[in-house]
Order: sequence, then C-alpha cells, then structure tokens
Amino acid sequence: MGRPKLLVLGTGGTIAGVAGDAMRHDYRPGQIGIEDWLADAGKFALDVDFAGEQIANIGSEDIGPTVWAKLHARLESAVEDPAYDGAIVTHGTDTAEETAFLLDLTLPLAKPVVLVGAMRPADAVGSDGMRNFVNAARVASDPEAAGRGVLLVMGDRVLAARDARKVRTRGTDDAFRGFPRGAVGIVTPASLEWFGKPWREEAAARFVFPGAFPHVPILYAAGGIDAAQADALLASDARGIVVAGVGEGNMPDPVRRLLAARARDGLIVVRASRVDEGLVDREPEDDANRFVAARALNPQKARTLLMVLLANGVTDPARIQGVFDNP
Ligand code: DAS
Repeated sequence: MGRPKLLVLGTGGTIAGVAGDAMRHDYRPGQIGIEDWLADAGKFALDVDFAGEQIANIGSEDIGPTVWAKLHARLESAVEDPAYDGAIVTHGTDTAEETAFLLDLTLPLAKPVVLVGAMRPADAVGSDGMRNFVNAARVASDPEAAGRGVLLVMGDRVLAARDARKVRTRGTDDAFRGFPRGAVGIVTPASLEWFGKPWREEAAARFVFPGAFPHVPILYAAGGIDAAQADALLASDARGIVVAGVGEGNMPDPVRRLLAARARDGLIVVRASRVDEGLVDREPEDDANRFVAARALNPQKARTLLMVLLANGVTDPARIQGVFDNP
C-alpha cells in the first residue's frame, strides 16, 4: 500500500491566523492560505501526501449555509474518490462543533473526515495549530478512524462530532471536551490510541444535506424573560425553536404556555439547557406540550440537528425525539 493521500480543505480560523507579533493577544484569523500551510507542514516527516483546497478563509463566526454547502459537496465527492484515503478540514474553533455535527449527520462516512483548529494563531508563542494539524493527519490517515463519524482533533484528543463542544476560550489542551462521552482517542505526532470500537455500522449518509436551512432561532432563557421575547424570535417564519433553558431545559411559565400553544400549531420546540454539561430528559408534560427534549445536545447542536430534520421532512415530534435520543 502506498502513502495515504488526504484532501485538506481550508476554511480559515485561528489555525490560519496571524498576530504579527508573537506576544500579542489580538490577531487576524484566516490569513494563511492552505497551500502555504501545507508547505509549512512539509517540514515534518509525515508519511502522508496532501492535496489542499481553499473553501474559505474566514473566522468561523462567519461560517454558515454557504460554506457548509461547499464543504459538504467537496467532501462527499472526496469520500467517493479512490484518490483519497481521508479528509481534513481546517476550521475556526468557535463553531467547529456545529460544522462537524452537520457533516456527521449528512456525509457518507466510508473514509475518515477530521476537523481541526487552533486556539492560538500560527505566530504566537506556544502556538498549537501545527501540532493539532499533524495529529489530525495521523487520525485521518488511519483506516480505524472510519466508522466513528466525523471527528474533531484538538489538544491531543480525538472527539466524536456528536460529543465535541468548545468549553473554554483560552488554553490549548482542554478547550474542547466530549460530552456526555469523553474522548474517543488520544493522539500525538508519534502515536494514536483508540478507545473502544467504531460504532457506526452504516457508511451511508444518515440525512440529505439541506438544500435550504429552515429558520430555527435559539431562545436563551434567563430569570425574568417574558413571552414577548419568545414571540419576537418566532416572528419571521420560524419552523422550530430551541430553548437554551435554565437547569434541565426549564423556562418561565408564560414562555412555556406560549410555546406550547405554538407547538400545537406545528412549531417544533426543543428544550435544551444553558448549563455547560446539561442533560435534558423528557418530562411527562412534554407529551402534552408536544415538546422535544434535547438530551445531551447543547443548544447550538440541537439547532443543527433540528434544521437537518426539518429540511428532511421530519416534522413529527415523536420521530424528532427518537433522533435526539440517539444522535
Ligand atoms: N476566530 C475564531 C474562529 O474562527 C476562533 C478560533 O478559531 O479559535 O472560530
């Protein structure tokens, strides 16, 4: 067997960011092009061949449907293409969990697809980007990575897309965590160890990539919010809403009553939690309200899943709950 060949899609973020001064805190994300990045990676004796393509070069706060669609289309063709053994996407860390989960839900996964980012720009003291990238190359070129869904590599950990979440805005080792399951592997430039067996039996895509993303706002609950705030979010044709609820997906009673009334008219209401490690189980009144419990998905990932389900014509709350139970 020859050297593995990986497609590397650049989208920008801090991994491609530059401060211009190794001591500065502020920097500009999305400055280094993917070809320059790969030329730099060529300094290391990696047993891998890369082909780079620039999809975008922006901070991930600006990544949405247009970039998602480009990434999905290119990765879908790469997974079918015998020239490639796997793919890496360089991505800003702020919304990497959403892009990873969206791709996890909508890509055929016969080959490894790995997202990677950095917490510090390329020219900072203690920059983590190249180490994360080298680790990602090790993961994406390992056939054992297939069958674990889309993966995210940060801080020497391999996280499954369904579990990965950004939990810190500083630091390199523990900026991301897997919840409710921890890391699925540990990786360094010299080693890769998987925890447990692959869990995805079907390589086929689970859902069709949305041709258009339905409008699904997130309502951030807090003491004292009123129904008017929920109503304002629903004004512009929302097909669903995710409540980043207090505690285990709770919300003030006027908000609950408004959303239950709208749910009877077909709005899909998902109760998630604003708590970092929030688990939201079904409550008896969810049946009467036609609400869905987000389980372990945080609000932004619950929104991603709900957009995909609605775009795929899945509108029955019980069926939606079934997917949230086992994302
Ligand atoms: N600028 C942010 C982003 O692009 C942060 C990062 O990449 O770490 O998501």
